[in-house]
Amino acid sequence: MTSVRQWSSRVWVIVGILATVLLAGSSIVAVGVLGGGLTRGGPGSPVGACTVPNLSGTVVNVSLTNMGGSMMGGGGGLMSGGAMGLTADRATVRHGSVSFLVTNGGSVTHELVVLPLPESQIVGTQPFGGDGKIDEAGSLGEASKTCGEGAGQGILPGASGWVSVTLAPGRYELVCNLPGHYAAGMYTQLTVT
Ligand SMILES: [Cu+2]
Repeated sequence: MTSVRQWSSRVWVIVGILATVLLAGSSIVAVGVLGGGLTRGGPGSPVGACTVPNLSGTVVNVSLTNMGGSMMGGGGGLMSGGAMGLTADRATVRHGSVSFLVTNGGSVTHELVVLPLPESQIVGTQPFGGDGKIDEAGSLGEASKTCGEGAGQGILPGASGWVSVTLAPGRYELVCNLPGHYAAGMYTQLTVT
């Protein structure tokens, strides 16, 4: 009987150790799965269509694009390579309340800034500084928040941002002013009548 009891208690010790190892192992697996999920859904990854509220006034749809992008150097800097583009679905709009719905179809972060375009200035020819950016003086507003309104940290690939402004008649330049993006072609003219 004694030997059986000893054997029995040894078995339970072994079972206990195995159970502990299994529990530890499964919680490591669980952490791995959760961690992977958080990484996939977190900042920096492509997100689906944002929920866009009803925008006031005339809506101008703006598309932000780039070739190559993150695969060619990343960071969205001067060396990220490839042509970039910014297009609006209309070249003119009536003065008053105007909303820009900006969608990033590229592979790196972009933004939209609405700048006045002086009568003597040709679109796309503003000088940029050593930081690869142009002067944003006189900006009427910007859409640079992922799935949100107004200013933020930039619009992530696949996402949208928006901004509503009041525009007087005149010429405006729509630009992406992340370093190097204006020089890479991210500008277009908008005429307000
Ligand atoms: Cu850009």
